[in-house]
Amino acid sequence: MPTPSLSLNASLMLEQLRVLGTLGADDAGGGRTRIALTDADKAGRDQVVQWMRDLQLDVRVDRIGNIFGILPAATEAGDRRPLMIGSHIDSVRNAGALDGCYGVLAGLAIVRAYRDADVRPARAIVVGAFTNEEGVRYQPDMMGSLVYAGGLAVDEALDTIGIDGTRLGDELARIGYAGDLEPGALVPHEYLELHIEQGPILEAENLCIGVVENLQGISWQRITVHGVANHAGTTPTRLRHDAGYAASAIVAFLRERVVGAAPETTLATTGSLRLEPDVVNVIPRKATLTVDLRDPDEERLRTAEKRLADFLVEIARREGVRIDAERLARFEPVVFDAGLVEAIEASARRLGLSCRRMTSGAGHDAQMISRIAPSAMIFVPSREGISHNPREHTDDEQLVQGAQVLLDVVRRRLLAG
Ligand code: HGY
Ligand code: MN
Ligand code: MN
Repeated sequence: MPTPSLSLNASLMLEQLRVLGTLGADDAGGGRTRIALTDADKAGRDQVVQWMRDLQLDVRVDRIGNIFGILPAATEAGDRRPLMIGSHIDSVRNAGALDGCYGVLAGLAIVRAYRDADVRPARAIVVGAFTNEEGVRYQPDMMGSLVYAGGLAVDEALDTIGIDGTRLGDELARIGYAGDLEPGALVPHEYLELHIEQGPILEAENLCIGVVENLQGISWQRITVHGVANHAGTTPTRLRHDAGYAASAIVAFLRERVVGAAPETTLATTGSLRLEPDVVNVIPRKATLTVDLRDPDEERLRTAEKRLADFLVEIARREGVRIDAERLARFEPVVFDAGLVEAIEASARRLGLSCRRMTSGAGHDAQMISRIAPSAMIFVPSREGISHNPREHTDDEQLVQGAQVLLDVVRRRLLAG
């Protein structure tokens, strides 16, 4: 059967990326904030649903708010599992415009290529926008795809309490995305995710495409240090139980002794650190900090967690404070489907695009969907490796190249049957 001639409407994809990037725009310094289940996230959701409807897709929303746009197959006969293309449209605070959104809108561009050519695919194509990939407000991250893949019960996810004290299920209902589809009801035959690299490698090596063969492990904790508030001027150091000092010692330990033990692979980040009562002349009675540990190797990640746990005991004893650690997320490293990885590499080469195999440093929905279907990812370069920052940027030409690779892979996978 001849392969259908399909072509991307690249300018429309780029224009939709620009429009979506205006929703939830931050006041100063560019950027946008569309944290999961906020009004800004709703605005982004409504816009993507509208674009799905413009493509006459069957739009379904599941009970955790994952959104699916479905292009039906040419026939309903045979294996009806769809090919799924997905990512997310929620963002971190003061984010770039591409993280996640690129993969969803490129998915719509693929469907549009079929619509424009009036070609019905051998399998249904489903474009998914998963709920709460970033995990900023409600942990863990990649929550919508985790529920979808059966890794978290939907009712448990709906009862999650956010860092702002809201209940996830209440917010989902408030924004009108508490769907009725059972999560996981649409089991994909294969899953592809196109995403910006969010790191420096492709740009540094002057490459067009990242062929993502694996994704590193992730460990998130919230650590609470309980000390004793006291006067900054009258309390001798030896009598202090300084939650702020203990928290700072933890952050320093992570860089020097945890990352220091495996500096080429282990990463440690304290993205949030709050002190109470948070005034200049009071020794903090409480410190709340997050710890994000990552490593491509499960054993090294466990070792990092153990080093931290041992240090928490030591610093609690030394400073006379009480320390509680709460696990927020824990995902082992993931290896993507070798066949899909090879297909992506072959498409990049066929299109004359330089490429390399690589590991994903960031978490992605693909790591969750890989639990229920063969999955793989395609990366395009990030300028200066910057992401989770309004300066996040990928050239239009590079964005289009990534979408071309995605289209070529999809076209051939659907011909493969
Ligand atoms: O944390 C991550 O890697 C992803 O952006 N949620
Ligand atoms: Mn992302
Ligand atoms: Mn992200």
